[in-house]
Amino acid sequence: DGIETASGDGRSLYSGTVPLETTRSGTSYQLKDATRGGTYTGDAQNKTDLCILGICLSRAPATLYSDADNRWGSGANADRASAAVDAQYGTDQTWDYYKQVHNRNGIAGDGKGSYNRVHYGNKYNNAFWDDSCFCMTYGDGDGTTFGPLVALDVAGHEMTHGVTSKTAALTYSGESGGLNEATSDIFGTLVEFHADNASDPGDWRIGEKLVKPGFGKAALRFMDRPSKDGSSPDCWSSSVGNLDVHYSSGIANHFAYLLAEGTGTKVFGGVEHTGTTCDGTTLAGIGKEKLGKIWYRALTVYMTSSTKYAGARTATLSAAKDLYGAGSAEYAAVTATWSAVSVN
Ligand code: ASN
Ligand code: ZN
Ligand code: CA
Repeated sequence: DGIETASGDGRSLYSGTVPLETTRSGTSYQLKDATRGGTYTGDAQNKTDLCILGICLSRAPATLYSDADNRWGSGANADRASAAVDAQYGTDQTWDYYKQVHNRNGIAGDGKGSYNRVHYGNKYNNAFWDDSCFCMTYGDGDGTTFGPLVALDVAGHEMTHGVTSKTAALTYSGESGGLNEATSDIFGTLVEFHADNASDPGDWRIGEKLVKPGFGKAALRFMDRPSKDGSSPDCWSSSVGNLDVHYSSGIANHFAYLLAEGTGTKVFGGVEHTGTTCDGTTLAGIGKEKLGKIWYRALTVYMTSSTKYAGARTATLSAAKDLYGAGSAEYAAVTATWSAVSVN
């Protein structure tokens, strides 16, 4: 008979066994979640898109996953389905973070879901958001530098590119591109904390679950001290707009860490993080919930496509004023923290 939502579970690569809301269709189940706008995950079947200047001549498929017993990532084709479990769980958790914390109903705020493609290409060492399909795509990694790029913080990062695209629409180059990237790292991290998953506890590193020894670093990016990646600046200077957007994001990532956690050493996910300011000041930190509130309001109300670091400072100050008042400790903390990363 008909189609209905069912509760299953999946064995993920990085997040343990996770609950999944799926769709029963006749005698089998589909990896499609009607409780989250119909968000689904499909197999790209190791194919790639052929796109030139944003026009796609062909696209890898997104062949919807199905399963006989609604216990995903086990039994036949377990290996192929496990990456799909991570991707679907990642978009579930990101959906829930935006809904529960910011009362945002999906990427565009209209309740409509999106989709994930996993097993994109061959040993593909990246994941990406694409505005033209309104979808997220994940490679399997080459197995020596990266494993499958489906970790929770990366899923939150990619889905947040969709949110940014539908709100501030920060242009993906120069300083605005760095702010676009940082917005994805900030909310990807806040999603990871919000999920509260014992197998992938929250930290202020990006991609810590998927890097392999061959990469030589413990994560892709480090928000407590972005320069740990060997390329990102910790402090603003007039030349940061010339950097790759995944490096010019460092200043805003550093701001986010310091605003939430302050200076000194703390342990997240079993790993020490140390906050240090560019101006030698000490900061107490106002917590990650307030960071999320301030950055989300700045992104959705005040930032525009051309916002640079100076504009991010005024946008977050306007947000802090709206939320907590111009005379508040939070407003003062935003001021002091931008100064601490040399944005004055
Ligand atoms: N993984 C990268 C990102 O989401 C892909 C890219 O370079 N846009 O930023
Ligand atoms: Zn990104
Ligand atoms: Ca992380």
